[in-house]
Amino acid sequence: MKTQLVAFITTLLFANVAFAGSDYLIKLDKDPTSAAYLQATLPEGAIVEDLGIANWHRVQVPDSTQGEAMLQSLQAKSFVKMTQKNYKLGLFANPSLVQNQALQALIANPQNDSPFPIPDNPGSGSSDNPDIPTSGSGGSGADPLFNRQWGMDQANVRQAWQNTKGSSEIVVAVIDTGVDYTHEDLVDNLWRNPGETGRDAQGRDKATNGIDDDQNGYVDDTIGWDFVTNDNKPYDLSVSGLEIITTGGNPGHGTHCAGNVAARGDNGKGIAGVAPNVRIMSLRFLSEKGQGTTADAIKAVRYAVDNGAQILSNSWGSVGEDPNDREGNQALRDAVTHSMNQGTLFVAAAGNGKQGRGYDNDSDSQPAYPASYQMENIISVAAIDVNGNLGSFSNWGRRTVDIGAPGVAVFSTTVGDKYDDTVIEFFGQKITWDGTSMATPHVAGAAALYWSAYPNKTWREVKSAILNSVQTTNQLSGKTVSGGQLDASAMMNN
Ligand SMILES: [Ca+2]
Ligand SMILES: [Ca+2]
Ligand SMILES: [Ca+2]
Repeated sequence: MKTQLVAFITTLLFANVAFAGSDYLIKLDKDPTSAAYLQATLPEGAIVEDLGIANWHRVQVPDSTQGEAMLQSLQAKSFVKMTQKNYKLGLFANPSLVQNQALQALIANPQNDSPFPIPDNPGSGSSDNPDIPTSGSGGSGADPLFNRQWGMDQANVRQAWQNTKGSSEIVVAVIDTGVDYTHEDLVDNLWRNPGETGRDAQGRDKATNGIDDDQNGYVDDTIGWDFVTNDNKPYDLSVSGLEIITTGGNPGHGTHCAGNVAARGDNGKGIAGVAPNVRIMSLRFLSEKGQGTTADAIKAVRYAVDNGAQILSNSWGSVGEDPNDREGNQALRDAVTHSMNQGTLFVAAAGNGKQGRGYDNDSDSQPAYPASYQMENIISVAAIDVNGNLGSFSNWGRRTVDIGAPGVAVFSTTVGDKYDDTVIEFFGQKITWDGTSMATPHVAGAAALYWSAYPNKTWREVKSAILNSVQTTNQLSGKTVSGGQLDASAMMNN
């Protein structure tokens, strides 16, 4: 058992997950007949799906031995512009877990047969999708756990609220592992698709009539979409405490991120997000294992942009694209470019080391994607602690990482109506919510506040307001483009 455990842990630390077998992304030319030519060219049983951005299509071939031959044949066709693998994407490993000394000791000394107390992770390990509530129970008054959110003071969020606490017209897409949409402090701030609300011509509830009332390609998508299982319940399914420690996986990542964007303020419950009155669109493309594919990320980006989100919060990255790979993930780049062309802001976690390891990583020389892409609508976010120091795990980059924000031991909403700054405790040690993943929602929330106050500004102006108003610090000078940390109050006056 112990040897197995160490093998699992080693896998967690050092696995560099490659693309799936015969699963490709094919970019066709603009000719509308090309999709039919593509289908006709493919072997029997191949599945083609239009991803809706830049003529990219996903092609899956059941027999993996046919893949390479198919690809070579396709590359010779005039209607095929480009081909690539459907790279896997994923959560960045939790650095507090990877760096844990007790775990390191266990790896170094697998013979150590001291008992290994595996705790359960309350509120996690959920494996079913609850129904979507139409609304919460309301409530008013101060948010009792707000004082646990040290990042709110550090980023001067309360002063920013003197201007606005956000508009319900502003929607932030949390593109992640899903959201606990039943959470008492999130349910009242969920984006509700107006096209799937109300009654249809037959008097049925559009939310549950099984019809794509707004014809956006998704049936009964009332609060977002689950691109992993292709349904309308993007719940934040998570793995057990044992799995988190041994094989990794999702501990409720999307729910934690959503809370710092827009947990409901002044409802007498829990906490408050940076923008306590804006809306959260839940787009799940990472599974309970913490992994997803480029194709599903592209569909999530497209959904966000098409359905009214102005800010895309992206606490994930590439685990399959080596920066030195000549081929690269052009399909994902095209999706980010699409988000820019459609006027949205793409806030992205700078990354926890190169592909989740090798900390103290300079993204200028060792990029992490998508944060390091050159598209101008990206804000790449590093993680800082309560003292303003760069998290030991956080990527930085004088030219490629834009700003620091709270990302060490961050308190937020967790799955099952809970709140925490701790993922799990074992060996008497806390694995806290650490990561550039946690920093990113603070900046996404700040962007939402600013856009609420100045709805006619462009993404470029919003980004400038955030970066030009930072509190400059010695710790971030020379390590980030702006040389400082998020200051929401100064931002509102910028
Ligand atoms: Ca629909
Ligand atoms: Ca419907
Ligand atoms: Ca609250």
